[in-house]
Amino acid sequence: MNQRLHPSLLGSLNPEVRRPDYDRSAHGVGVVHLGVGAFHRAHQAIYLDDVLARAGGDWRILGVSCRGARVRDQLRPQDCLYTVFERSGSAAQMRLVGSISDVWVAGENPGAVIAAIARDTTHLISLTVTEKGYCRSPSGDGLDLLHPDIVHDLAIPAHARSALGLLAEGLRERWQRRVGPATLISCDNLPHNGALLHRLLVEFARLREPKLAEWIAGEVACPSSMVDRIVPATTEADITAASTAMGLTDQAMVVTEPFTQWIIEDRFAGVRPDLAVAGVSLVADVRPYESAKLRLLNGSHSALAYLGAVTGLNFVHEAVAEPVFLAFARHLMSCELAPTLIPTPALDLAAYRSTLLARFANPALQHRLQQIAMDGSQKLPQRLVQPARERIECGKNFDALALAIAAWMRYTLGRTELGVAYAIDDPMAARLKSIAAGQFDKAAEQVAGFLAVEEIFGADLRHHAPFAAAVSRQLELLLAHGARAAMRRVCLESGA
Ligand code: CS2
Repeated sequence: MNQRLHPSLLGSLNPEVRRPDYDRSAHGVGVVHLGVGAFHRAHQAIYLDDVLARAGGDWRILGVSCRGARVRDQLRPQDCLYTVFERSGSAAQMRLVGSISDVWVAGENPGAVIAAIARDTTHLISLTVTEKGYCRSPSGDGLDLLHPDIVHDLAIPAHARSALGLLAEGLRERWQRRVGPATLISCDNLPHNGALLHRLLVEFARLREPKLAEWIAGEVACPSSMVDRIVPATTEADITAASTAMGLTDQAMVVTEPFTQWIIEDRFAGVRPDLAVAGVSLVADVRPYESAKLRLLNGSHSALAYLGAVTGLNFVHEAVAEPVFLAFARHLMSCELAPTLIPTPALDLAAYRSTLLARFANPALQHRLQQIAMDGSQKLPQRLVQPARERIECGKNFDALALAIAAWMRYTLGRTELGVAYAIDDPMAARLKSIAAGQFDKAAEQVAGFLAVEEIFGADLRHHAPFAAAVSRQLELLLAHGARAAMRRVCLESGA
């Protein structure tokens, strides 16, 4: 392979790679970002790269890895430069991104991360820590006080390891030293993510120091935000192909699609970057966009992931290339998910749906169904269960949602319809696998086992006989005839 990407070697870089249009060393750090995964690098870091080029300012990013040292070790030897490959069909645009200034590993020095959050030059603190990173209680609304990281962080706050613990301690320092408030932006796929983050932080802080909780409640802004860009996990093959295309090897490269969107509730505290110059939409109410994204995109993504994975397919584009998957995804979106959305003239839902299907069909992305299938226990409630609940409340048909939920149950068996085994990657994997492995005479008994998982189905749905019956019927069909037959039947019965 070629030499490793580094600012001193840019002369060897393929001239077609677009470079940062600004002098990196002339801009200070104003953003601390927790969770420097592929999604951050293909999304927020690019928006800030554009802000730096078009509006300037001290808006470079200090990335913090809350898990391991891998991303730091990928980025730091490259002076945190990395490339984004935007792929569509056979075309690829290559872009070098310069907005990340450094990456720290929280576990190696939490005190330094806390101090960085508290710096008076830090104005924006953003997060992509995935759904499970919020340590929510089984109801999903409050803090999980039994979560080992929360227990740990409340006991030894200076050594916090959860995002909430680091944030609360950093904010505490800001408050004590009168540095002033900051804006915290959650960029995870959760409903009302800003309000949720605010609530969890206040709850955490109340247990730590009630006056701090009051200050956070009154002074710290947590606007909700909707983020959208499909970013498959980078593979070794991507890195090798990119090295050939670029002339240098980039261990931190990411692959993504041309589409990108970031909509933020316009409610910041203190100084803010000019995000609008980079194409961010600042709106009074993010909810209509967020529900469309979480349900139409993420909901159908999860449905395709479980139905596709159990048939043995690997990629999203392979699934939607099959007429039965495509018809089912269309039906799920148009007939069951779209009617649950908050209408807004700003969003043309029919156009939104067809753009989504075209994005899913992009063969150059190689987006693995198993990547989407992971952490189902964290994703199902907002993507599929809540929409089903709302369909029930208004007395409407929810067979497609019931099939998608049953497909998740079928998926937890850990083997495809052809008998190929796969691992279940989920914080609740042990519990889910033990339900799936139970000896049941009827699908209904197994469904009852799953519906008792309150973290996913709340306290209500296990008592809702028509819901349990609908999911059981779909699980029976899945087990007896397979996913394709079950999807065909739902579409046929609905007249789609
Ligand atoms: C996907 C999302 O992995 C998943 O669960 O549904 O990561 C999805 O690709 C993004 O939200 C798109 O913006």
